[in-house]
Amino acid sequence: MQGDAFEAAVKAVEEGFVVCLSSHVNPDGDGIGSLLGLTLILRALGKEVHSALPQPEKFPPQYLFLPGRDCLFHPEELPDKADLFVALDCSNPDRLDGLWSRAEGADVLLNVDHHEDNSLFGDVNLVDPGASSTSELVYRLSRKGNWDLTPEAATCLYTGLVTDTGRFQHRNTGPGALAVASELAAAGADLAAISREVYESQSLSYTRLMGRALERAEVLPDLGLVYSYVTQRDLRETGASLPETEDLIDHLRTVRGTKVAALFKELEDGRIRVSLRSRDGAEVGPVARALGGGGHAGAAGYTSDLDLEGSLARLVEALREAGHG
Ligand SMILES: [Mn+2]
Repeated sequence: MQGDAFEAAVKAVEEGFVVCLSSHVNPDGDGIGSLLGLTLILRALGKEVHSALPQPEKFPPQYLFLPGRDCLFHPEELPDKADLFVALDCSNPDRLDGLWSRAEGADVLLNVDHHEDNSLFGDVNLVDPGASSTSELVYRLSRKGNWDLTPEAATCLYTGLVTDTGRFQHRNTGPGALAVASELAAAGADLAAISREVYESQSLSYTRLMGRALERAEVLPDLGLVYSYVTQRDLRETGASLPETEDLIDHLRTVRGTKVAALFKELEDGRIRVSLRSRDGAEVGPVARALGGGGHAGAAGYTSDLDLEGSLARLVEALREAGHG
């Protein structure tokens, strides 16, 4: 990342008045946390802020407690023409889905992200694959701009940081992430509420769904692969919803000897969403990209048109091609 990327991003924000913000499809803790955190920061700066997610209906319930959610608009309500559009946690334009035309139509497009495969689609690109999370980058940007950070904004950014680092356990956790966590705590982030709401508020339905998925876990020892699956029937019978299942794969990943964890989730249209996690130095980003998806070394995913069995066979093949096992 160029040293002056932060300065260029501060300038872009300070020069814009009508600002639109968005994050990616299938929203996660970092996408939502960085979006709401920056929304609150820019509101406090007196900007006219319009924020939206491309798929508001997929908002995971564990993030409903976050402050600033009342600032979110429906994607159709965003102005066609903004001084500035900020894309958060999006590695490429597809991640903005229907909001891309508005991003493109803004006077300035600012791209804030930490994915290593970011296509640098902005007029200004604040992209640092060395950052733990986009929320960390938003925090650093706010310090660079000397902008006020309320406890509410700190709560949003800390949520992005704690979820993208897997509670400070994934390999993207280092001195930088821990220092930012400490500063967000000092700024008043509500750590107790974040732990309770994000990790200790799951529904009984999801608890039962998790039981099913864990019961079915299988291991392919030669690949160091542990995998399981969730079907639409499981969702119907337990009453759980797919957005609730974001951290299910982290439970699979804890099996001893695992290098790669895979969770196959059947979507409503019959396709399979495949989530991948790695550990002990393995990388899943290249495999996900080879199968039409994307992500990081430690966490990635893609969508498969094959059935469950076919999707597993294709993944095993791709892992072998990528040198696993
Ligand atoms: Mn992220």
